[in-house]
Amino acid sequence: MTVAISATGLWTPTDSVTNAELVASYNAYVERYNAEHAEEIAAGARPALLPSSVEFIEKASGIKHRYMLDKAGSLDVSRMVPRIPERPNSELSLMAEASVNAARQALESAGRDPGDIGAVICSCSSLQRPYPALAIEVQNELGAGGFGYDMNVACSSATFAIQNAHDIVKAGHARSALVVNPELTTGHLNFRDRETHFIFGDAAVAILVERADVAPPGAWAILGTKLKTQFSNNIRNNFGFLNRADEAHRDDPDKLITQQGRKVFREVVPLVSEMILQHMAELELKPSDMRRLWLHQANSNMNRLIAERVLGHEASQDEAPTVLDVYGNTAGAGSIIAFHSHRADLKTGDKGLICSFGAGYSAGSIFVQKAA
Ligand code: CO8
Repeated sequence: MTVAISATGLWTPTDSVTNAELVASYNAYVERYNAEHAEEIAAGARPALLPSSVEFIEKASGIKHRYMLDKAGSLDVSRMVPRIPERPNSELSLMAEASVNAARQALESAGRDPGDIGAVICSCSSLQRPYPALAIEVQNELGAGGFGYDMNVACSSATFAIQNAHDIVKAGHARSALVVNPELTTGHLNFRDRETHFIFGDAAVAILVERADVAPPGAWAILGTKLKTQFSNNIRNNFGFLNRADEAHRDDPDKLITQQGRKVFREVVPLVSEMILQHMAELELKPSDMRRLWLHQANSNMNRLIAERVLGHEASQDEAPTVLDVYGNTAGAGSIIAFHSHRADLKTGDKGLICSFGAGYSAGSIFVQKAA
């Protein structure tokens, strides 16, 4: 039985932040910090902080802009954390709300009633709470049937969940499965860290996975899925429920995302390129069969190298589109935003690849073909 991606949905918050705005906030923080510690810095007892720059960000990452849940709180130098008021248990939680917004769009574009859904997977880098599962809250809010559960695979959250949804449908446990991937990344971003302050943006995506025989026209048949993991500490976040048991370290910077970006770059490019080429060989696909690559959106230079290794030539924007410039790195949502935004022009029979990679390390490849 063939399984297909019937539709996708995308939600972003309305607050829009350019590199110039982000850098102005960071540099104001640096000035304040260096002034506050001027004596120690002059005595060589504490290193001065260095400013960030728009030119560096654009050249090193390709990021120009991102959407954020709360621009004012995130850029306010005395705070540098989004202001997100806690909601009572009687209200829909924020991550469920973002997921439902993206899900409704996907359901509408497929002409699907929520009652047709037999499984909901909420998969993302940072879950708002351990339980009840966000997926069950989303299932309830939509009026979907079946069952729901949460997953957590950093930047590969969406592709890993697509494989699960594929397998659920293929095994006959549901005819339609909904994947939601709410990535509220600014809640776990250290806006005082020069290495990472510019990287992430907030977004939520939804992906409807169904039996191909019930999918609407123009759905994308899943030709094959492959997942890979290899342990690395180079992208790490130590936030968790045990933090409260050690007050001395509860609020240390490692309770937000930290990464060795250069090492990640060097190690992940070959890991992902080889995985894609191996998966292509298993599916008897040639580089020339690939009409488009919808790659994870962490760094435009990484994507240029991966696309070149996979296609055998430098990829055009048409062959491997970038959405980083508008959305920044939206963790698991990145490759799906690329797929959502850049697939309408493809024709029946065209083949492509959705591919994610990130912390873990984790990587997922999903080959798809446009149906009639
Ligand atoms: N402004 C100006 N200069 C800077 C800045 C800055 N902001 N930051 C660093 N520099 C300087 C450095 O000090 C260094 O200077 P020098 O040469 O004098 O020592 C120079 O610039 C070069 O620094 P780097 O080597 O660090 O710069 P890179 O070219 O490697 O670029 C990047 C840094 C952009 C981070 C790049 O390495 C990169 O993108 N790497 C890949 C990272 C990646 O793919 N990560 C995946 C993360 S996604 C994921 O899985 C996380 C999931 C969880 C998400 C939710 C969390 C919020």
